[in-house]
Amino acid sequence: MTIYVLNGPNLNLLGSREPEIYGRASLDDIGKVLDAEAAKAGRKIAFRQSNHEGVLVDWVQEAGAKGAGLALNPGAYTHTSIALHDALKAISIPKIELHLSNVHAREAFRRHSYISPAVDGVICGLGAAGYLTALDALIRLIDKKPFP
Ligand code: CA2
Repeated sequence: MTIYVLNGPNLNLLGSREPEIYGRASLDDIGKVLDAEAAKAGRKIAFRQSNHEGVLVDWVQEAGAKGAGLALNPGAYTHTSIALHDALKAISIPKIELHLSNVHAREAFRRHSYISPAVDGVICGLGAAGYLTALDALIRLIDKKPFP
């Protein structure tokens, strides 16, 4: 079954601006590396981005119905979206909130997340490598083997 990796608003701009915060990799670069790593582990990923909250809600529901696990970088919707909170609460697959930057070391408004109470774990501040950490953690949760 597929592992969903969903990305929210403005993440399509990755690699083009603010590299000091978000790094130099484009979202496409991240998707390709993740695809290759998932294949090595015998998994398939659905790697997607949308600027639209409702589309992300639809994809979270789809992941809940058809997916094995979900990593979500909700972008700025992290700090505003009760709709994504509710959608995540309604699904029972392993789910991880993911951020490139360390949201706790930035502006005060980024310290509150509507997403964190609705997921199994949170990864932030590791840059693009955080996507690999999320994939690894999801596979462990899916296989119910969190620690050797
Ligand atoms: O650190 C993250 O991954 C964030 O989810 C990124 C969001 C931000 O609102 C969250 O607080 C933390 C913003 C994504 C914007 O991405 C850009 C990338 C390049 C240039 C401009 C924006």
